[in-house]
Amino acid sequence: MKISRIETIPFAIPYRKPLRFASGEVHAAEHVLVRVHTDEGLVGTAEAPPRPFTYGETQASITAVIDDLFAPQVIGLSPLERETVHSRLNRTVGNPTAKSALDMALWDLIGQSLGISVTELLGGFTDRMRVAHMVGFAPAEEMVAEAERFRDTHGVTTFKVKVGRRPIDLDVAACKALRAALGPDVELYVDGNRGWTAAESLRALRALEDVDLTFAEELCPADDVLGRRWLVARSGIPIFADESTARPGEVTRELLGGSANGISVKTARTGFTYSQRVLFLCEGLGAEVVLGNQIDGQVGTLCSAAFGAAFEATSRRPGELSNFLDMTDDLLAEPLEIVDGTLRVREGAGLGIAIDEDKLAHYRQD
Ligand code: MUC
Ligand code: MG
Repeated sequence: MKISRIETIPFAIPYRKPLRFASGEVHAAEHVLVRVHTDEGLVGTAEAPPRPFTYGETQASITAVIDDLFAPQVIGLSPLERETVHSRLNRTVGNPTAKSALDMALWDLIGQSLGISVTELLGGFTDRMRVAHMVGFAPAEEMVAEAERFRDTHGVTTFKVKVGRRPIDLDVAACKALRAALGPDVELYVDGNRGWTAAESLRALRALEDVDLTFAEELCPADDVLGRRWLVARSGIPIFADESTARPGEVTRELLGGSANGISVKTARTGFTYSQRVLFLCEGLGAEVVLGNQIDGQVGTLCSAAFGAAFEATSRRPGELSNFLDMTDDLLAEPLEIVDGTLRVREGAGLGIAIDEDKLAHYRQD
């Protein structure tokens, strides 16, 4: 089986309400659907979410880099030749979500051709993930109402709270309000998206001590090298790295440099091949992981869940798999459902992605 053609389809689906955080905000899912066709008629599918404030990619850059640089380098290869594919893609620096969507579409093809699911192919640990929901910036009472809605409607009991950049008092008040409303059994952690300095981060963590946070993610920039080490040495809770660890070498740098205790693994930026490498690196170094969210739509969420469920380490704690529910619509023919705080991976070969072609025709931008 050979790769014969790669389709990149930009689409835009509005959000019910914008998701706001320290590094930016998202009003619509302006993603790129990537379809890898083969000479045997199988089609592998994944999506790339442009995050200019995180990786510098845009919808137009993802489409262009795949169409102009990546497709000519991989057409004619077998989907099994992943190492050759990555060796060629890696001649171009950056572009993590474009590379990852291609990678995941290849795994989808391999699963389909073997008649087994990607979760089984990768590790086959379980068939479901517990779900954590990410709550964006809003007045405290709206953040509480959102968390209560996710708890009452979907059974979600773990929340990641966006903090940073806005006045610390607002974040502290929001976290305290969430803990007071949700009680002691709900799990809370925070994500600063590099919005504070190291000193502000420590001041905020001290003010948040009685909120009982599980951990804190990317509070200050990794380029504040000494600042982040200083913070990790003083923090009473683990500090996780997210956008500063988009490649295995960066994971090593942050963990061995004492600048992080754990790592957010995101299939949107490391696909399956490199997410696996990041995960195994973390296991080897004895660092915890969380399955993160790149504000994925349903296609991306399905990919994330397929990876998370494959391994014990990623399925040990809830993965961030619910923000597609903030979108007004999506592309899957059979929408994802979160029941009792749990998302099941799709049964069947590959990733089990079936696109609603009418919806795609409606939302596509090309
Ligand atoms: C996250 O964990 O940071 C916010 C920005 C981004 O790129 O992803 C989200 C979630
Ligand atoms: Mg993050």
